[in-house]
Amino acid sequence: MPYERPLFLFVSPLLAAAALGCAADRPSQPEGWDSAVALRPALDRDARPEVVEVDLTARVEEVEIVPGKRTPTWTYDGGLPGPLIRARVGDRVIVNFRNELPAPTTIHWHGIRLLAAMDGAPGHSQPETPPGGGFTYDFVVPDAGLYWYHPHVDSAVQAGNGLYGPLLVEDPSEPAGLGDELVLVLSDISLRDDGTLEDPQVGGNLGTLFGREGDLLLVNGRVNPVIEARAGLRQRWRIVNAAKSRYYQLMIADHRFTRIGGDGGLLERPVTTDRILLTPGERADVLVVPRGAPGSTLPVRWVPYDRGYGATFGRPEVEAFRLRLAAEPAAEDAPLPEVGRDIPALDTAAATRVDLKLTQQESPGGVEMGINGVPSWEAEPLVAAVGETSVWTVENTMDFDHPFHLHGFFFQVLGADGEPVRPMEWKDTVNVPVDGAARFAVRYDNRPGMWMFHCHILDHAEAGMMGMLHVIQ
Ligand SMILES: [Cu+2]
Repeated sequence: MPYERPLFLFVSPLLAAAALGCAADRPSQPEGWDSAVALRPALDRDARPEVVEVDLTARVEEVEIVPGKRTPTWTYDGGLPGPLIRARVGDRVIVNFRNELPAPTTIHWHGIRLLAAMDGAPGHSQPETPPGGGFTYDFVVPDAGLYWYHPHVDSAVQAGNGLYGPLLVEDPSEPAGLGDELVLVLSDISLRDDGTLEDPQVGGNLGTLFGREGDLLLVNGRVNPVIEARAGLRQRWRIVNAAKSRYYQLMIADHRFTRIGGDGGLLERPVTTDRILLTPGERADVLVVPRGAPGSTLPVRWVPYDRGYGATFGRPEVEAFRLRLAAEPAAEDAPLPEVGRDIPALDTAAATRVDLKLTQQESPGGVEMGINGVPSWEAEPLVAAVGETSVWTVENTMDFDHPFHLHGFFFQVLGADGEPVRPMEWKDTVNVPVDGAARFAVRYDNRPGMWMFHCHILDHAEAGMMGMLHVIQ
């Protein structure tokens, strides 16, 4: 008998608050405060507490993205984004996947340290799942954090058509009272006047070179949704950028954010900032305390970020979503509990080196990108051994930033001096700026197999900016 896992989520904060004898009288957000951005929960079919088993079907479904227009969208389980899968650290997650799309596909579980056979890399971890076919993903989630799932076949088209969803791995030992939580899946999409999806090849070679951004910004599949908020009450936003090319830089006038986590869970310690920047694929765990006059609204603005030639030229800010403050006066929240963790720096004294250049090559067939001058379809895999620690230097030779993603392993970003960037965090996607480089240290734990790495501007990945890492026993 299927049952809904979220029950535990409603109960446990109350139990925790009662057990601690505090926060029980913490003021609450307005009723239905998050209904405009509510995500569909994936139903857990397995009654065992440590197993989450869900059915997930990819299919084309008409979705109302713009009011009054029906858009045939590529969906997981009929909605945009896909359902929110919730698990706890150490759980086993089983996903019974069915492909009812008109094209073959796979699912990649972005950021999760799973076995290579479950990574959704076609030809390496599994064959493509054909239309009418299925695949059972079965893996353990070893790390708390927000992750996401999307296809790894023709990914610019398939993710661009709507195939992406969040997977939240919770840690019951985390301090209570960090803030009222929202999971926010940011993306974008372009529609024609009749509501149908824009041609994924729109703009031709220039579109590929820049990376196609959708005209409409989506927050959990909605255009400019309104979140009802109580001024003074802390909110915790778990954010993923699922857009295929768009960098998300978010700001709220006269507000600051406290970032407590990133791709792979909590930071060493929180940092405050006036903006949140997420490249495609990255996640952030941020706290924000809305302040303002009762009844006023706070726009959360997408602010252009210069990711290369033309990225900011003539581009206005866009309201991505808004907070509407309740009529009640501001509430007084409890102080922020101490949040952070020890992240030991990887020992790189004997590390091997990987030196990569992100490149664009001459090609008669249109825009071709690659790594070290070689497109993905001609590349030989890098080879490494289980237990090895490696320092990667990824240089950018192009006029556009590239968000670089490594499958299967977290890394620690290093500064130009070779020392870890503080505060430390575990990451799986890092921006490589124009005329710059990204450096990171990674240790290959005992999960041999073929792992991919690529630019997460999916148009770039499909144009050849991908490679493989063969980790051998
Ligand atoms: Cu790129």
